[in-house]
Amino acid sequence: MTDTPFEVKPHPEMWAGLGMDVPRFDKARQMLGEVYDKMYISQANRPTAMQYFDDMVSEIFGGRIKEMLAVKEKGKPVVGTFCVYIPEEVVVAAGGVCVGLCGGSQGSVPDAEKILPRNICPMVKSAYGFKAGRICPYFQVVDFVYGETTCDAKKKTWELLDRLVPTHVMEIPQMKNKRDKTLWLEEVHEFKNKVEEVCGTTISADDLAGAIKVINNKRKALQRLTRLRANSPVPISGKDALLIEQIAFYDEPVRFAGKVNGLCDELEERVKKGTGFCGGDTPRIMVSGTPMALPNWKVHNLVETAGAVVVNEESCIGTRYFKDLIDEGGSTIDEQLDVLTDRYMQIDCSCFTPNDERIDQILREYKKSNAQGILHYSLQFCHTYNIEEIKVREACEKEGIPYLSIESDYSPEDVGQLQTRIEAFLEQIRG
Ligand code: BJ8
Repeated sequence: MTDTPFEVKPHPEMWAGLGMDVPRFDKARQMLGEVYDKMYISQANRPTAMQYFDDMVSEIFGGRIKEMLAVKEKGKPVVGTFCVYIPEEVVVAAGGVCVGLCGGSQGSVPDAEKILPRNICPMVKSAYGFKAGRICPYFQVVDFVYGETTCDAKKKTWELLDRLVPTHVMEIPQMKNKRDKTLWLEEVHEFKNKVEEVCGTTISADDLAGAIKVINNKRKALQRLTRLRANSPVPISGKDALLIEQIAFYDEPVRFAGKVNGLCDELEERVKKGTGFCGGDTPRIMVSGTPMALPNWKVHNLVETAGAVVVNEESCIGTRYFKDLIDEGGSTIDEQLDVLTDRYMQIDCSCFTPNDERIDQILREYKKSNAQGILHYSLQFCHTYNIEEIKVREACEKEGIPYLSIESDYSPEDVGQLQTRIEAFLEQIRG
């Protein structure tokens, strides 16, 4: 910790060049810096390798944007996505950049509510609002975005988003039968064709093999981090781990994997020495449910401020993103896209029916992470996760797992009530 307050660095000239609402965005930048200082920099016992991720946040609206602009100057695309079903390997194979655009901030919700209904998922509203209000440099940089048909809120919003930025949509099957795989494979081929068309290039089998390796390595590094969190005392806070999982969606993948592995080396040393982020008797919580897009740190902050630690995120910004790898053995484009599709079909999003493999996965992760309770988190108005929560609760009851379900949005209004419920849950775990 230093005495200089943490700052998210301003880049007003670049933002103006990107057509942003600079005065308004600059206020959001300052607020993000203050929140980060309070929630992150103030934590005790942080690994020194977190410095890289702090720097990433400091340059979140500058350094990484400049890198993306440099990629565009070479004629390669920057593609925005909102879902882990969009195969980023294809974009990387074309020399482009894939960036996650899911919104995790209340600040952009009012912009969205000028046009979208209020009673839809805050993640969709936040993302749409960032573009509508011109208050996200990533949205301004992308050449086009790729949405999907996972949930109703998303698929209908893409029709409106297309008025603001070129928006393509992949049809995601709702079931996992043979014909669904056929549909998905066709969609993946079409996605590749679109990326090739925009780049004016043809993706070779070597390009795709290289990209599959790069993204597999990123996922492997995140798997390693997750395994290290199973130790007691846990060597890193849940907040820091969540931040890394969020940064995975916008950092350069090779550099990111290297930095995560560097952090894991340090964490291994900590484990050997018995150094923890907190004491070994701290209650260990696994969070499961809807993704928490940057800067949504609300639940992790509440749990860890209440004296517990989050040891796993069963979520798309979490293990659902990196638990499965792509077989690297494919030698032709067709073979590679086939195994790629197999890997993506394993994602157990609640948009699928039935989706019982997610329940099994939650129980597996609970055991592996040595957690002592599950906190199910659902964003407001996310029907699929809200309803699937019933099966998660039943499974926890059957297994005797302490369980708490919360539904929330990005506003601070429910913080007091959530805090009370989380504290009561931790009391139950402490016994
Ligand atoms: S694979 S979880 S990233 S769809 S929370 S917007 S589902 S109403 S985010 Fe998701 Fe892909 Fe599934 Fe993962 Fe809709 Fe629900 Fe909002 Fe959601």
